[in-house]
Amino acid sequence: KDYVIGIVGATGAVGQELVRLLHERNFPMSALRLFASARSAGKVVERFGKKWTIEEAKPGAFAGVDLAFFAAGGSVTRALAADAVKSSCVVIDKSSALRMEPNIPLVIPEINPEKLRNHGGIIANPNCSTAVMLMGLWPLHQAFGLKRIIVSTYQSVSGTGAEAVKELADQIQQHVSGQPVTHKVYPYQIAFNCIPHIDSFGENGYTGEETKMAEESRKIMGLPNLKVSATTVRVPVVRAHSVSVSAEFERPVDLAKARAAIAAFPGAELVDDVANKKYPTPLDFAEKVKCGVGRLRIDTAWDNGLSFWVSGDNLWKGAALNAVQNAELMIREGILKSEPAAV
Ligand code: 11C
Repeated sequence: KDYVIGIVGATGAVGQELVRLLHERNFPMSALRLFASARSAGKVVERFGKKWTIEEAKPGAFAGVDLAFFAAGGSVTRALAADAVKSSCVVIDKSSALRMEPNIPLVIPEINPEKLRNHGGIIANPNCSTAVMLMGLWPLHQAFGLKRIIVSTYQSVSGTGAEAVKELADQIQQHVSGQPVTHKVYPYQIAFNCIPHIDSFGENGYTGEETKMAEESRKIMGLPNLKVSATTVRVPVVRAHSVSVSAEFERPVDLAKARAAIAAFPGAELVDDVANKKYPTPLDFAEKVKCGVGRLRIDTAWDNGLSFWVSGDNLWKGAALNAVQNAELMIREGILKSEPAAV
């Protein structure tokens, strides 16, 4: 069967990657319908030799759509996802709105695919830093049993959106031409700088992004007691997030076994040969299906500790690709159908 597919937020950074990935991966579609806010409705988009007229995402718009990818932010998901499910449309959601709802599966197909089976019409996808980090962490957890992690992120500006990518380019241009550097998207200049502030600060001093990394990691890996301390940092990189991870395990860590676990994991590519200056960088892992994992070493601060570095595409594994992989798996398993009564 070929499916009628919708993309909500089709004009945004993740929406555009969804159009591309569905095309490049030959997703079984009889039709693709692109939805966005009333502001963009009626615009014509041309990609891969095809033209689409953007439709308005509004209640009732999803009749006849088998599967809709939602990539328009939490408020749109809250307003429209349940309505789509009422029209028997499965929703694969990239927003953070429903991730921690106990009855909504939050799925990375290489980690917890079994959670897709009892979906009630909506499947959530993780935050981009979390998804990239877990491509290194999950195989190591399976090998040694995870106890706690302390991590720092190096997040690209495309995680904020197209306006932040432009702000970085504009600031570089202003700097090299000797003009005053202006900023609007971020609270400080991002070019030639790092900003340790992603999302808003909570009362405990952690940001929303840092809290998401902790809560989502626990839910996806099924480790409710996992101890996590994250520091999330915006860096002047255009695409692909990186994470420095120090992890403590239940069992003694063996470096050869750790490398073998990463190399055998479908979501990761082991790039770990420091003698030849081989380690992952965001430039190397932008627009890559797998996330690069390297710099594996026995951690000197903990018993049974291991540290590593991972780089992965925030718009792909961190967003659009993970969503498409979830849909592909649901098709393979014959579970891409929505029961309106389940909502
Ligand atoms: C960033 N991780 O790089 C964010 C963007 O929870 O899906 C995605 C936020 C989310 O700014």
